[in-house]
Amino acid sequence: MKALEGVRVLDMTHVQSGPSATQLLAWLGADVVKLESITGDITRQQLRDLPGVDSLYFTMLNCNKRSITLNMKSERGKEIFTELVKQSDVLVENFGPGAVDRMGFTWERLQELNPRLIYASIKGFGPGRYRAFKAYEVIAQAMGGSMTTTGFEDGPPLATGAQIGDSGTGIHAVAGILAALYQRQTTDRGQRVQVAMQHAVLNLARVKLRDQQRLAHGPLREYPNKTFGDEVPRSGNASGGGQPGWAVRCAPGGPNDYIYVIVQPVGWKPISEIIGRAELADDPEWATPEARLPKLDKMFQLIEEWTIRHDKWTVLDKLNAANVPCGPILSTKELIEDESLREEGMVVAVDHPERGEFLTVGSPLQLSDSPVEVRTSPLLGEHNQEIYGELGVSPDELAELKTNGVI
Ligand code: CAO
Repeated sequence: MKALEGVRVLDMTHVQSGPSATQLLAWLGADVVKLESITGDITRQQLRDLPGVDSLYFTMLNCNKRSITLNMKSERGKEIFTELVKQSDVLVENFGPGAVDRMGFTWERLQELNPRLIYASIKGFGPGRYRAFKAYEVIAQAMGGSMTTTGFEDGPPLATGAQIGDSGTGIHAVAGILAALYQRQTTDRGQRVQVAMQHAVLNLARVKLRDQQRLAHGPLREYPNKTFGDEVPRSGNASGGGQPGWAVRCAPGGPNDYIYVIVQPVGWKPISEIIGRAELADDPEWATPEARLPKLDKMFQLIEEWTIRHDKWTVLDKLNAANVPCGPILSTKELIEDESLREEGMVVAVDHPERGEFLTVGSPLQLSDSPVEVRTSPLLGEHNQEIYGELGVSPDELAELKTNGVI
């Protein structure tokens, strides 16, 4: 048994935000049926590394799902969709605003068809002034408080590589869907779940709005910036939080030879010993967090004078041996080759019928009674026969639907 065994998800998602959500639902045990247009999710073809084979973009976001094709702009397609909706617990989509309504399926209509249906939508924005706008990852980062706070003070706003706008929103959508499934146990009714990418990023940028309000009471002393205006400035790699941190350079000085070091109050004594400056442990100029706060840049410079002489793995071991929190900057190559991530099931080899073996990122949700077994993404329409057969569509009609461009 898996946690979501028996939950049927009709998955009309495409690109990243929606598929990241339904992949998690599949990993939790739901039967996720991905409904695609007859040309398929556009990402099957985007960023292809092998000719004619589903891209890694697609395969890494659509594992453990079944695939059907259906032309929602055909009359027969709409009829079949109606039957699918009646059999589903959850419908998830992330089309541009209004697309499902234009297909003829408003929330009111869907409720009529299946009052127990949970209908989840991911859009770029909430119902306010941006409601009709499309959105992509970095647009959400731009409008959700991430880009304005990422980068260095003297440089432009920066996008982060972690897909907080897409996959970050997907995770929020999963939370909403699970809560709706839980509430349905009492109400016996489905409900509408709406998640906006701008909202999800803003939720993740929450602490920066904390700092925006703190600014009214004076400079942000935990930031490395020397001057403050009336907006939270970009603060480079500063943690900006209760415990100061910075990325310091390591040997041999390559682009990812850095380690992020946090200096907790108890950490200063061991750090000062490790870096060969034991006298600073009790020096009133350095001994307390208050004393160090105005000169965090100098403090990290002292630490870097030591780290630059060692590789990041040595620094990791030495600092951790003294219980100092730190993390080397791991490159994508290092991550994909990381043995512990393989052992933990976070980097997983999956066998795909056309591309052969590929690596993907496993499920970060680890449940003791619902283990995840990552299976390949489906080929386009791979399960047409199986799923339409269950609906009572005969093999002859199936062939006809194919000829007529309905599936
Ligand atoms: N059969 C027939 N038509 C179908 C179909 C099917 N099975 N599935 C989708 N379509 C049609 C829709 O009906 C719609 O047509 P209309 O506009 O004529 O009504 C069209 O395909 C899909 O439109 P779209 O707006 O979703 O697609 P797009 O490529 O123009 O925009 C995107 C893509 C991502 C910008 C938009 O979907 C969006 O804003 N989504 C919400 C935010 C989001 O999830 N963004 C994540 C992007 S990943 O970085």
